[in-house]
Amino acid sequence: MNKSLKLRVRNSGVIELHFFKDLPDGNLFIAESRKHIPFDIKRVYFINSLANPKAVRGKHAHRTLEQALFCISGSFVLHLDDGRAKQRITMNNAARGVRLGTFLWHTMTSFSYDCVLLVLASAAFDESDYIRDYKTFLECVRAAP
Ligand code: T46
Repeated sequence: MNKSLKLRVRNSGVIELHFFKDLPDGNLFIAESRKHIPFDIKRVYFINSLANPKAVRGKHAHRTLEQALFCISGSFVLHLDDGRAKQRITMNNAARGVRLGTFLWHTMTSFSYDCVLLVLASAAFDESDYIRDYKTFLECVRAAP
């Protein structure tokens, strides 16, 4: 991710992790709730083994869930759409994540073979929180004040 990148889409932002660079013995990254992550972390999940370079993940928005998305290995492209503005971000820096707030349509593509996505979430899994239909998403966004 470009260091000077500004996120123009609503309900998003860059999240910086604290890290210790200890090369060649490794790097250590830290994510603490309310310090580096702007919500209390209730769930952690990660996605790996992205052997299909044409894989497309996401294609939804959340009604109430807040998430912080990191690419902790390799790279992928994150497409964000708040219903008005769209933005495409190359994710390739483990220390710089993206806040996925509410009503933000997100899609992930162009995964490198070694890509690992790490997601910190503000709540337990709840399928009813997902908006998986793009037309419904636009209706929700346009109905909001
Ligand atoms: C998101 C992006 C960034 C569960 O049962 N529990 C869970 O905690 C999660 C995350 C998923 N699932 C089930 C729901 C589906 O049957 O796992 C299956 C695959 O989930 P999904 O197709 O939603 O995966 P992605 O990669 O499209 O989306 C995921 C998260 O679900 C989503 O909240 O914002 O990563």
